[in-house]
Amino acid sequence: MKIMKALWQQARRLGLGLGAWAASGAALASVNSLPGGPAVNQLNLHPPVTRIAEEQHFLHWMMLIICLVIFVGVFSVMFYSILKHRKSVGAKAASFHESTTVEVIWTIVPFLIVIGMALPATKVVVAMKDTTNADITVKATGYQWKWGYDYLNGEGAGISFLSTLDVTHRQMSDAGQPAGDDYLLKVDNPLVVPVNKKIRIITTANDVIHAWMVPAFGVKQDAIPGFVRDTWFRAEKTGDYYGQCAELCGKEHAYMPIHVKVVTEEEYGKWVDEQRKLMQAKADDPTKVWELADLIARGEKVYAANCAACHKADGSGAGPIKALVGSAVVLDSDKSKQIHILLNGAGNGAMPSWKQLSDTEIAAVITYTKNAWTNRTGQIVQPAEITAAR
Ligand code: HEC
Ligand SMILES: [Cu+2]
Repeated sequence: MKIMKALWQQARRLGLGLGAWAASGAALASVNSLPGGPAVNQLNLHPPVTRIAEEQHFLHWMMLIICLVIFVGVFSVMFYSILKHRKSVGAKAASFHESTTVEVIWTIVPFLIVIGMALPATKVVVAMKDTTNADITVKATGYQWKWGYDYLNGEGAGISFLSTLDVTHRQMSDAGQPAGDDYLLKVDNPLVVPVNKKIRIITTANDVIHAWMVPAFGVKQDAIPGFVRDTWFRAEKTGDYYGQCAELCGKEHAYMPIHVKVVTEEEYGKWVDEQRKLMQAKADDPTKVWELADLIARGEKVYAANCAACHKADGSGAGPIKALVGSAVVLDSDKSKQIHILLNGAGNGAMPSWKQLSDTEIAAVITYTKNAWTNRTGQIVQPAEITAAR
């Protein structure tokens, strides 16, 4: 009776605890599940978006069920035997010794169960480790406390940036006022990858051990200073996916989230172009004074990449797209006219604005058009003139 009472009290305490926990969930009612990230009151693994993560789900549930079946089976037999053959109902113990049959059975059955669990698990582990034939390789470097991404191979090679927790989240944390579904998961620069491509992630670290983990991809790999490890994923759905550093790495361990943006191939191409332009813009010194020939050579590339689609490689244009060969604007010794058109566009946007190009690129392409084909003006536009006109 005393025991029953103690048990009941324990159960009540547990119930109250659960109630308080549920109530705290209700108090945070403004928090919703984050698609690709944690869900409110989440119990299961994250919804998988890669084959590997799907397989992991299957393995997880398969093994859990096998264990459950064994647990129920073994304990049923045990309790049945204990109750049925207890002394008070007059059970007499059998007196046999050493049964070969029983010994063979209890060796072979567990052996089969272990093999049945190990085979599919090994298959998945081997697949997880197969990082060959990747479409894109990205090096993820752990720092205290942020991630650095370097695109090494494939489309986007050369792109490199740091990914740091959004400052407003740091402030919310300091103030003890969490808000938003992506609390402590928002970064300034997410890792961007195309959908349905094999992405190989090489992990390493700069200071202490970190780990790169994105649950929806079924990926978790330690990032160890002085060592290189790798893992891979092929996301099958576009969207935003979130993870965190998964190796206790110091006091800001909770403040180095991972945000992977999976986009269509087209969007990825655009993003790569943007990043390239940003990097070029950073690389060029806009105060540099150029020689005519160098600037023309640079401008020819800018023209081929950005202008030739409309104005044609030979500058002849077509229909409403004005020819640049012999254009009064291009030939004019007042350079400001063309600078103005390049910076602001013309024809209500038919001629787009090229503000996103760097000063050096704009100066180069103008200089090129002023000296290409039969436009032999000998005029040069320096990047500083673009800086001044912006
Ligand atoms: C999407 C097509 C398109 C692209 C790309 C384009 N342009 Fe144009 N451009 C036009 C059109 C259309 C006009 C005529 C605008 C108007 O009618 O006022 C024009 C006009 C111009 C003019 C003025 C010509 C004149 O005689 O008035 C210049 C200079 C020029 N473009 C240079 C460039 C350069 C340099 C680039 C590359 C950085 C470029 N354009 C890219 C469509 C384009
Ligand atoms: Cu870390």
